[in-house]
Formats: sequence, structure tokens, C-alpha cells
Amino acid sequence: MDCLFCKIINGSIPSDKVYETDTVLAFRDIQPAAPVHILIIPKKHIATMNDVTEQDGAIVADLFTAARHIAAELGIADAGYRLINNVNNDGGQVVYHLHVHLLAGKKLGGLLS
Ligand code: D5M
Repeated sequence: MDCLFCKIINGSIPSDKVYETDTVLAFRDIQPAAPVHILIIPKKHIATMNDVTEQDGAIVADLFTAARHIAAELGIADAGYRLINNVNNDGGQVVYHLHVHLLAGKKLGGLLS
């Protein structure tokens, strides 16, 4: 499959991995928008939030559970962080494999920064 994040999952493209389970992988964003910028992705290829079905409920829960684990492990849970999911063109989605951005490490203002 010609999907960048599937290639990261199968190891053919390297990543700076921070967390992994049977269903989820998290790694540092190559273009960080904050001091901490991690992408949390399902190992199952789902293109966008529009493609999530009722059968994917556990996977979506796993993404948020991963965020909680990562925040605790990085010591940012109390200071706070932001989770973002961009959908399609107007949402600013560039990579068409579902992902949640975890942003932290500074006081975030506005919508994204
Ligand atoms: O976000 C897609 C994000 O994916 C964007 O912040 C850059 C990041 N990206 C692209 N290629 C890589 C690799 N190879 N490693 C890590 N991060 C990467 P979107 O929500 O689709 O705009």
C-alpha cells in the first residue's frame, strides 16, 4: 500500500517511536509545531475520520488511551496538552492515514499554536 504511515508501521520508513501497542503506534512528528509533537496512529489503515466505522470504536479508544499513556510517560499530563485530528483538505490533512497530533511543551494559544 502506498501510504507513508503504513510504511512507518512496517518499518520500511524509520520513525522516532515513543509508544507502541498491538493496535497503535506513536512517533515524533518530523515537522514539530510545538516542543512536544507526537503523532498517534492506528496500525489499521483508516484514511480519515470519515472512514471510521462503528467496528473501529476500540481503535479510536486506543488512540486516546495511547495519548494518556504518552502524556504520563513524558510528564506533561498535569501541565497539559492538545489533541488534534485534521480531516481532509479544509481540515489541513496531508497524510491520509488517520492520526492524532499530540502537542505540548508550551502554553498553546489559538487553534493550533
Ligand atoms: O499531518 C501530517 C503530519 O505528518 C505533519 O505534521 C508532518 C508529519 N510527517 C510527515 N512525514 C513524516 C515522517 N516521515 N515522520 C514523522 N512525521 C511525518 P496532517 O494532519 O496530515 O497535516
